[in-house]
Amino acid sequence: MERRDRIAEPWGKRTPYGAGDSWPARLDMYLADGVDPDSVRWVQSASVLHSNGDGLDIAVKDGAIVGVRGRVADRVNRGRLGPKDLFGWQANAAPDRLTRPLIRRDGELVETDWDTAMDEIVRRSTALLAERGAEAIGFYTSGQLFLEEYYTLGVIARGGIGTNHIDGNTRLCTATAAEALKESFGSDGQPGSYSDVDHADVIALYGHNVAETQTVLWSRILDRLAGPNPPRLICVDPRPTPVAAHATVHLAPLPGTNVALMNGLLHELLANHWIDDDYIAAHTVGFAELRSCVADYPPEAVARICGVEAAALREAAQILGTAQRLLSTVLQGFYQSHQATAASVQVNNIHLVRGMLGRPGCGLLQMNGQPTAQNTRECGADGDLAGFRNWANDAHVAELAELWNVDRAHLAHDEPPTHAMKIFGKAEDGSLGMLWVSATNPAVSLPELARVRAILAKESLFLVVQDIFLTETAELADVVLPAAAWGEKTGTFTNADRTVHLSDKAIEPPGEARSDLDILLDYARRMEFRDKDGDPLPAWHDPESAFEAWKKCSAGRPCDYTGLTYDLLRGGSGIQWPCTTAHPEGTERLYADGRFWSAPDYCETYGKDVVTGTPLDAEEYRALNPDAKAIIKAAEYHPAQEHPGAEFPLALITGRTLYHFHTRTKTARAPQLEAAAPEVWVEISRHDADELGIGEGDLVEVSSRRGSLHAKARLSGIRRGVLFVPFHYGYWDADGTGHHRAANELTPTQWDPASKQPIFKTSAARARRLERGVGPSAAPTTAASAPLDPAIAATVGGSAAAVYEVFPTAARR
Ligand SMILES: Nc1nc2c(c(=O)[nH]1)N[C@H]1C(S)=C(S)[C@@H](COP(=O)(O)OP(=O)(O)OC[C@H]3O[C@@H](n4cnc5c(=O)[nH]c(N)nc54)[C@H](O)[C@@H]3O)O[C@H]1N2
Ligand SMILES: Nc1nc2c(c(=O)[nH]1)N[C@H]1C(S)=C(S)[C@@H](COP(=O)(O)OP(=O)(O)OC[C@H]3O[C@@H](n4cnc5c(=O)[nH]c(N)nc54)[C@H](O)[C@@H]3O)O[C@H]1N2
Ligand SMILES: [Mo]
Repeated sequence: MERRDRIAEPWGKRTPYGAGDSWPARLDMYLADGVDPDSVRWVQSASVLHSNGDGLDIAVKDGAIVGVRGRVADRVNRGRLGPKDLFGWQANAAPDRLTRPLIRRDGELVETDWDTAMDEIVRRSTALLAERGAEAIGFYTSGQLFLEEYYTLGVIARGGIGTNHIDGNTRLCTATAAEALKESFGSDGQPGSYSDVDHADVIALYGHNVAETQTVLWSRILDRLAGPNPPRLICVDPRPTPVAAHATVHLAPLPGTNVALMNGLLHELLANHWIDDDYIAAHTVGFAELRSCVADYPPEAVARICGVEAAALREAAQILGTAQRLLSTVLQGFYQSHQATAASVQVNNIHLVRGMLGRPGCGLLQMNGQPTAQNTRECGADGDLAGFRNWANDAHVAELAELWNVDRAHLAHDEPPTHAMKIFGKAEDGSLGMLWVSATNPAVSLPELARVRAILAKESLFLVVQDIFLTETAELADVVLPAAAWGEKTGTFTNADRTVHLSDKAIEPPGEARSDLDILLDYARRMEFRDKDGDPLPAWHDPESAFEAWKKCSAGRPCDYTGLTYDLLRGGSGIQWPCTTAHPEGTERLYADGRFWSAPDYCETYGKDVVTGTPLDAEEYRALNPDAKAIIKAAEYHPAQEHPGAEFPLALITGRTLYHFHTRTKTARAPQLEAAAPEVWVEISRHDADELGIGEGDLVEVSSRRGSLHAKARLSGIRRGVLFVPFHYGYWDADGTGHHRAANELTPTQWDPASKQPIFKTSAARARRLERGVGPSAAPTTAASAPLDPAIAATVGGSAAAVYEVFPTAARR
């Protein structure tokens, strides 16, 4: 057993292993001061502050959470936890948790009881339904609730109310992951598995700072790097992330040029014939178009567009082209950048032309970000239909109507499910009269915040906010509903490699707070939603009965849960879907047999033009892909609409730091995490800083066409011409007035034409010094925001919180 400061050393001690070996266990544990591990009750769960799905146990003493430890039995983390998981649970007990419903009276939010709050919501819903119809009501949910809650919400919104306006913040997060998988393979669903890290000889990370955002997955990669026969890494990211520091080749493209870069890599793969002709012929359509498209992207041309070295691009292509077992991951540097879907699909294409799918080490992870984003998508609480059904396929819609025993007309719509940016547009133009926001904080996380605040505050919009804290969004609500948090309710969720975990209730929620499931079911009962036989809709009453109902919905679909039960998920490891009676252990890799979920009658979508977003109809899709092969979709590069110019000369990107989660409602209430990154900063290169007369720690104004913010400068190794601002800092704990802190004051109202995901990572900005600093900025020194000056790195950061790392002997080799 060793003690370690896991703020200063986020990834903990190395446990090296070699190719094909299994990853050694390491049990990480953090308990509040003075708590004896033998005096607590352990309750099984998994982490909810990222998508990695690390199995953990919650320590309970005297009815309160007092710590966590990793689950050694879990396939995902083998006992390890990241800093947010180790310390983040403290937010549950924050003194400012919401404990009673609030209602707006004479302009002020005042405490009320549940009956008053729910009756007001029912009264407004009923009136809107009668006067304006179902389409006057919209739902905007999350990637942070449980499967059972999403499925319930989906049934209520579509089956009960009949609206098409339901989406999640997953639109901001993994809409492009889902779209890229659908475009290439016919359905959502990660082909790969984390165990591919154990086998890969090359790991390519595209716009994915895994070291900060899935710290345990990075530990697994670090352990391979520290062992025999380490894999080579390729990193595509404009910032000097820890991934870049360990990469054999680091390509730092100008933001927004990913498609050009990918076409350059594919150009080299084809030119050198590093492709698998047999696989392409047997299992794909569309290769000829790719060949003719990428012919126009020789390395020199691409190097000019992306601002990278042609030689580095060639070297990266050679590594990709000669890999025996290639694992690729993709995340927000692609999904939130210009031409998001088009770029992400090219990563799929690399695997298809190289025939690298379905074998150990040949993994593809179009990553998720939020812990339960996969479930929002599966359960149809976003722009998808439950069970990855195709909204444009009448037979799929009929299946759902039959399953829920509701009128088919309720579920059928002439248009695709309304995406989040359009839902907010409808609120803006007044056509939406009610918006119910659950477990998301759009007043900080959506682009162009001045506009978002104005929309949420509109008189014509009845706004319901269901959260655990009084967020910037909740402050604008007409009714605020206090929810139970993770640890205070039971449910399941699925991580980025399809592993399903059960999270058991460990403690009671504070005050009158209730689980999101209970709130939704209460609403359904009060609205008297009925199926065609007059029975209550939804028919279930608690998490387990909701899970059992969901299993029926998932039967025969790609995300088949029929082999899972709560009991099976208790005690051991999480289990990967599809899990059926035929495959009771779950499924490690998809598409091992080269057959895809893309048959016209089965697929989740008929697809789109990945550049323009123009949808294909059923006939066009049938003609393109009658035999259920994978679909290779080529894409030309087009420059971004907004790019640096005379007035706004710098490219602005936004994103994350290791120690905070999103709008910090939880992590700012965990003292160790808050101390590690207490205030906003802006990363700038030495070159740009010198030109602008900006030094480390100076207060800088960053502005775009939309707005401006004030942040202290961090001189970092970020590429020249690019600024980075973390988007974690909103206003609930800001001192002073005005809106000069959130990154989204600056970002544009623009989205990818195919996935409809907002573009948080391609806009133009300028910077100017407001004040000379008296010391360095407080940005973390351990990761991508590390200072150029090593003397500063030595003076900042660190905390005294000791985390225990235990190395079970059985797992040592
Ligand atoms: N610590 C922490 N972990 C988290 C979260 C968190 O808030 N904090 N959130 C979770 C969620 S919901 C998500 S979605 C994930 C996100 O996880 P990541 O995608 O890894 O995180 P980001 O910081 O948003 O962006 C990743 C990288 O994209 C790069 N990038 C920006 N623009 C471009 C571009 O045009 N091209 C390329 N190639 N790269 C670019 C940035 O420099 C950045 O390093 O993290 C999850 N994990
Ligand atoms: N500029 C910029 N903007 C971005 C991004 C970026 O990289 N740059 N990334 C985008 C991405 S990928 C994401 S995922 C979004 C995240 O954006 P948000 O979803 O707005 O961020 P969170 O702070 O996670 O908000 C979740 C809310 O749910 C509440 N909550 C937590 N647990 C529960 C629960 O069990 N029940 C209920 N009812 N409430 C709960 C929390 O208190 C919090 O208020 O931000 C997006 N916005
Ligand atoms: Mo996300």
